Amino acid sequence: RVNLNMMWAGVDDASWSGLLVFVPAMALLGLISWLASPLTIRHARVVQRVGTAMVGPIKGLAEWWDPKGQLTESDISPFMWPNGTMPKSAEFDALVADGFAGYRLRVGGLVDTPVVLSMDDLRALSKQEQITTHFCIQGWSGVAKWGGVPMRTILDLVRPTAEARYAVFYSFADGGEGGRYYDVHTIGNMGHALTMLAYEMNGAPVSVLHGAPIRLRCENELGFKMVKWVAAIEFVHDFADLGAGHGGYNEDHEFYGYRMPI
Ligand SMILES: Nc1nc2c(c(=O)[nH]1)N[C@H]1C(S)=C(S)[C@@H](COP(=O)(O)O)O[C@H]1N2
Ligand SMILES: [Mo]
Repeated sequence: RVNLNMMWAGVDDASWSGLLVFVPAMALLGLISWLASPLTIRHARVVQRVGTAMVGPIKGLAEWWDPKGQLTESDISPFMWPNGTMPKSAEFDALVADGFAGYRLRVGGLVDTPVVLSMDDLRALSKQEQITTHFCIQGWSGVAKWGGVPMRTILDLVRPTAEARYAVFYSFADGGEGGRYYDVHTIGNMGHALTMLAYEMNGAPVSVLHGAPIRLRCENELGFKMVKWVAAIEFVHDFADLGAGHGGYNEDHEFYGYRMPI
């Protein structure tokens, strides 16, 4: 009830005021949803495209905002909710079994110098730490300290060519509806000071649950754009020919927008 009051009535007490706003608001939303569903379910792609056309440019502008969400050790959440479909392959199990000694990150595509990096190679590159809030589209958030290689270091290493506009992150894991989990980011986002390939979470190696051996942190985007269990990174000019062509697994399967800045 206290949480409901904070979300719906803007008060921090145990009264019923939040519920009084919440119930009619939900009833109204339920009604609108029921009326709209026959159309939105049949024409999900159209709704996605119209939505993107309406709010995409605004979100594009918002992407210029700097996530200033750097927090302190005392802000770290005691529990970080995990999300996503775990990798299920003999290849990944073998990597876990030998502590990722056999792991090789492939970075290629439209770059001057493609590289293949082991965990030792990654750890030998410059390291960065940041304490930030993770936001999931489902409505939960959590604070953790991440340590890893800044994406800028990777950009310096491989040097994307002039044609490269996007970086595609491929996971070892499939998504919930089958097919490889992947997500696409602009080169601009990759050059951001807080974008990194994280191999540490709260001072320890990232657990398998949270995306071992490396997972992306791109702090100005929602959680689903931060691929866990990263197998490879490819620089591309366009993403129309990847998956269903919408710039990521959840964009393809759940009709999310490609731009999801916080
Ligand atoms: N490969 C892969 N990466 C993924 C997902 C997934 O299903 N598969 N889920 C995403 C979603 S929706 C969120 S909110 C975050 C959750 O990160 P966490 O488990 O470390 O909290 O991972 C993202 N990365
Ligand atoms: Mo999420």
